[in-house]
Amino acid sequence: MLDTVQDTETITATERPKLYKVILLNDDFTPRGFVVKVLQGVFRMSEGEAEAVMITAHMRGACVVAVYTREVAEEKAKEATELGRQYGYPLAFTTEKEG
Ligand code: TYC
Repeated sequence: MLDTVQDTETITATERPKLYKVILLNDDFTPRGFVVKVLQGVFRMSEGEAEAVMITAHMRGACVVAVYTREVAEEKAKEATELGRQYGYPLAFTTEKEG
């Protein structure tokens, strides 16, 4: 009996890490080719994948790029946004919790 209580009390739930989307936002200034290069470089996309994501953001205003744990999503969104800033473009990536 004591064993049973003790076993119940020491059960630990293994949490699945929460996932965050990285979202590409459209703007009127960043050249399409630059957006594609950033997507390829930071998110390891093929040219075709990057073009599809860029065009979706261009037409709809935003597009989900990828899903990661919070730390990775925030780091990649920051890195990609800073690349645009370095070249004088207002390119922006945000993160959003999934679900
Ligand atoms: N709209 C930009 C242009 O016409 C291209 C662009 C696409 C910029 C997607 C940002 O997330 C973006 N030059």
